[in-house]
Amino acid sequence: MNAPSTIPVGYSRTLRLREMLTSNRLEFLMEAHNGISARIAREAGFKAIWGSGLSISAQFGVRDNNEASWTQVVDNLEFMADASDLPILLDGDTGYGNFNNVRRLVKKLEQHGIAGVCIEDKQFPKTNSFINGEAQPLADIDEFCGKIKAGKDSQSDPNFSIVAHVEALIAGWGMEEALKRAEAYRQAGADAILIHSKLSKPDEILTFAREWAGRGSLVIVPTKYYSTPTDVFRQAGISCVIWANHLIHGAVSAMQAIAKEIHDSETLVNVEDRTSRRSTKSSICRTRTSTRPPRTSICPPRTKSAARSCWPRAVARAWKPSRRIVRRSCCRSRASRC
Ligand code: SPV
Ligand code: MG
Repeated sequence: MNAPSTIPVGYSRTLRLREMLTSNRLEFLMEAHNGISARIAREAGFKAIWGSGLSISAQFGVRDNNEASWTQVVDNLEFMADASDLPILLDGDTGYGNFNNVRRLVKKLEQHGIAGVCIEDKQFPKTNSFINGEAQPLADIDEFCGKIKAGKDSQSDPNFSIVAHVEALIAGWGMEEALKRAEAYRQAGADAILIHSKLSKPDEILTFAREWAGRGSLVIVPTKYYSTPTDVFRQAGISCVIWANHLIHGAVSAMQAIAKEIHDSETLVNVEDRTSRRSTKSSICRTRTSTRPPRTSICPPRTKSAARSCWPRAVARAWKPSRRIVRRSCCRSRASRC
């Protein structure tokens, strides 16, 4: 199901993400890593965004290793939240430190309109799951539960979600450990469990889901077992699938091909039809100044000269007489403008 074209007032991002995590349907989150990719995910019809740690790092040109500071990540999220009205679930890695860092992170994310954060039970600085997975140590269970509790205690919106990412299968600690950790994190207050696997088949995810037996919402990231039919996840009772890194990978391939072509041919002729520049459908690359008046609670000016006195010049030029002038309280208080 697609995101509606307009979101009803009051239907907050946090509530929408929470509903996706707890619904009986299989839901999908699309990776995005900056403003433009967040907008593209929205245009494609997705209902929520995964703020991928790997992809956000990659678009900064650094490793998925906490080389970008958490405040740089939060600044980047601000652009994403401004560019798209979808709920964003941030991949918050290990929470950027201890429980105190998680506290501050949750506060800042709420201030920026982010709907939830996913934290993983590894150690800071984190290493991407697929690099020497077996060699990676895990966080102490109690310490990680402390981070979840600290996050839940500091959220002011009850619908802000904390997802606990279990790395036990990836790191070679086995199914029993994965289930033990997931249960501890659920009891600590996690709103959902992300269970990750690096196998090319979904076998351990399906075993986990069977043993878990619906104790709470399950989120998966089928990057490695991508050929599994999506209905298999539905039948296993998974709540959400995250398509984790595909906009960044797609963007990188396209940019590499275009850059090489322009470099080698010393002309733009061969790429003109391969870029979004010509696309009439897409307003993605915003190059024009808006000529529409800003939306304010103040009534629109009734004459062109009034428009000139209160709007920027480029906007005032586009002034047209309004067919219906509604007198509101601001007409009385700001008579010269209305
Ligand atoms: C990410 O997107 O940064 C993730 C998911 O953690 S994955 O890279 O597939 O481990
Ligand atoms: Mg990550």
